[in-house]
Amino acid sequence: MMKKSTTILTHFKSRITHLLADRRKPHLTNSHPRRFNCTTANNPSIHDQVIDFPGGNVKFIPHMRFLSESTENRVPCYRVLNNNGDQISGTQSVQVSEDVAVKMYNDMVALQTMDTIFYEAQRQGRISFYLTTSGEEAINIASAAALSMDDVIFPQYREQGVLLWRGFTLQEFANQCFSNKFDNGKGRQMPIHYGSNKHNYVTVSSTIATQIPHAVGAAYSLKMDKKDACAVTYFGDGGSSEGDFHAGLNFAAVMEAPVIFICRNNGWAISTPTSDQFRSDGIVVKGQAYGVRSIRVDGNDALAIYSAVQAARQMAVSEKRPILIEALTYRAGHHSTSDDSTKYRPAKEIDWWKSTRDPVARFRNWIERNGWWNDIAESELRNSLRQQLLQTIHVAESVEKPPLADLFNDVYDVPPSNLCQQEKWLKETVKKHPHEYPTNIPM
Ligand SMILES: Cc1ncc(C[n+]2csc(CCOP(=O)(O)OP(=O)(O)O)c2C)c(N)n1
Ligand SMILES: [Mg+2]
Repeated sequence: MMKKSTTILTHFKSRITHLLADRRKPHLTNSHPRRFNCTTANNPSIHDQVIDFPGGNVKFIPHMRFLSESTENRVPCYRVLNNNGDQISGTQSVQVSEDVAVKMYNDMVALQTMDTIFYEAQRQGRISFYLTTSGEEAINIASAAALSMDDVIFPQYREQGVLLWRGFTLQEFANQCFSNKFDNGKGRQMPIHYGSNKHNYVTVSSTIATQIPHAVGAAYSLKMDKKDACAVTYFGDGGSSEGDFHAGLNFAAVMEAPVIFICRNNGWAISTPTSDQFRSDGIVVKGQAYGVRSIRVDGNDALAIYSAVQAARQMAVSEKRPILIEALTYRAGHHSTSDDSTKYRPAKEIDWWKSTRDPVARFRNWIERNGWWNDIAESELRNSLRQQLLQTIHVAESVEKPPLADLFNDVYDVPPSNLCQQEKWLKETVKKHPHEYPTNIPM
């Protein structure tokens, strides 16, 4: 046995020595190794040669050509309205009726007002947390307006306008934020974690980007069931750094799932600017890299968003394919009530976006120029919304909390003994120290 392995080793040693000697031969050490000299007078030019590789023919080239890490010209951005809300001549867009345009504007203002009042309610200590869509009202409302109610929404957390457009009432928003017994989530989640079966709106999950593969799976199932609908998922620039984004895009492309990926590239992921997030030309190029048809849109232009989402939906549903939309915008508010963004970005930058790029004012100018809006309608709308919202807060606060038992149910068919024990302890503790607990939680 020993003898045999020694023989094999000797054999390999002699082969290696032979190969090394061969490499030292002059014709293989010159600066043009023979294996690269492939074009001769009798052979077709290398430029005519291709390899039939899965996915299509790949051309050969004789020189090393590395793809550049960046292009001089960034992917252009589709827009219809200029910063003043005038329609730019020569632009292509979908026709929007007066009714739809006015509802879009009403909902943008409702969203803005709800955000302001709920934000203030948090500052007054009446709710524990809030997060606004400030600066991103057009993405919220115009994208929702372009979809069908049968399309299933998988939101991140800054898309309450989509739910508003679908008919979730201001009172329902307040009930969720105040965690009362009418909250669909039975008060178990932080404020802004909305969800509604009725509105085809899957409950918000704080864990960034988990909604993306869920949307792709749902889209694939819609396709299998031959439904005339698609799944739509929203996420931020920060969300695009998660593995779930990449897995979701690849899966959707390969499985040809009818899903629309809407990325709100608002420049910031809490305090992380996009320059610390990625070095690619934003998100749009990643769609193309995965084989997903993609477009970059001005996220503060409601008409551009409406047109792009409508076209995307048409392609997703009729051609059974994923589409990616990168909406360029700016998070004009703080990340949430737990953040002070002036600590990491200049106040001037925020003011500039608010004063020159406000998507709501821009859309208002457009409908006003069409003769569909005026100052009187504006002040009536704003006053009425403010009154309604103050009333919803008042009601939401006065409604009792979900029963204590709701903390322990809905997970197990038969609750395990440790959970039963915990429930018993909690009830005893509340009874013993009633002044330490709110009185509006039914036991
Ligand atoms: C998996 C995961 N990582 C980190 C966080 C903490 N976190 C909450 S929001 C957020 C920023 C997300 O930014 P972006 O996706 O751009 O959305 P935006 O807030 O700008 O709308 C982070 C990092 C989280 N919730 N989940
Ligand atoms: Mg962001």
